[in-house]
Amino acid sequence: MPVLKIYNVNLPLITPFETSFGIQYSRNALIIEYFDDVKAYGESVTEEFPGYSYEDNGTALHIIKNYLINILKETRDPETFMEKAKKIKGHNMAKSAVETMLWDLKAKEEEKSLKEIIKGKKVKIESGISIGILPLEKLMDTIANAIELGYKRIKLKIKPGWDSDVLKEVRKRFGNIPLTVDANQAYEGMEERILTLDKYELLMIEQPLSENNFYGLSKLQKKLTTPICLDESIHGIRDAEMMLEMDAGKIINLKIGRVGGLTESMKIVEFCRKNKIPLWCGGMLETGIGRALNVIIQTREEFNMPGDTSPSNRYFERDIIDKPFIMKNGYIEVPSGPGIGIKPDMGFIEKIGKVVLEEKI
Ligand code: OSB
Ligand code: MG
Repeated sequence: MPVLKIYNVNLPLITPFETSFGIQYSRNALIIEYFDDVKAYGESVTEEFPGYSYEDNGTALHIIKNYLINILKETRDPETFMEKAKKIKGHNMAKSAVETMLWDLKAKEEEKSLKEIIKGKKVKIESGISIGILPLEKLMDTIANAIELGYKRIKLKIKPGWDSDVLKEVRKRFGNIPLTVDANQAYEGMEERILTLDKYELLMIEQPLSENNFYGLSKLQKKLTTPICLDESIHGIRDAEMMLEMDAGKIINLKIGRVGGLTESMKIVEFCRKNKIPLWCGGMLETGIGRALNVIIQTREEFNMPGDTSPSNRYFERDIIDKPFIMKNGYIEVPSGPGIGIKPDMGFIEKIGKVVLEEKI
């Protein structure tokens, strides 16, 4: 009888990651293992602290353990699973953790790569870097190093008081590099401050206002030349439609966990193709397991801007997969094995992780 196991692993980050909502010192991840003749894996993109989203590891584990596991006992088909999971409100990241594991399982049972199933074309994807808030000199060194490594685009985290002056300095030192900023909702009521960033020729300004404030985002977009990119605001296809209809942004950062899985993600991918909306894939400092999925979805040509997918060694001393992701000239190669294409390093996971759920399904 198959068993569902959830491991909690804590991987220290090489550099602490500071955003407008806090500092993260490690990636504390829930890793899902479906254990049978075929083994499948998923990662919950939640964190220990609910700063980016209301979901955290505690709520994700609760939703999986008390509700989603019952649905999993009825079906192993990812789309049917998501249909049935609709009766549970919200909790997209918890749902996505299980649903993406089911996609890995389905692909492996059909002896296919997930890339083939989603009709992905690319053999390598463009890599962008997301750089946290750092002391100015350290930030400058990090940017210089990122350019040297070949990253295709540089994204800086900003917050009120850490924005215009920093950008001025970065443009002075590095000229016309492909540059973006991410505010993680920190400028609510400070729209004027965002307008001062318009002159830095940024590729976009990511999520300046609260996730629900489509009206405010729409008003702000009308005053800006720089396109707004939505991250936290997009919980599914309806939000993508609202963004377009209201002109509350012009670019979408897709995160599979935030929209509740791969099924919903593909609807957004199609929507962006039909409406010519620039699309890229965000990240949540995932381990190699969640990262593999991010790499795979970006093989679709609709992803036409570099994502926040860096190689494993940007984040961790040692990743929890057998072959860590590496970057060459700003590209990450797409794994081609069955399912999500990577093998978790179970010896390492058993050693550093603890089992937080184990149940026959
Ligand atoms: O807003 O895109 C974000 C990391 C954690 C939570 C939110 C965000 C991020 C990043 C890092 O920007 C992306 C990555 O390198 O995985
Ligand atoms: Mg973001």
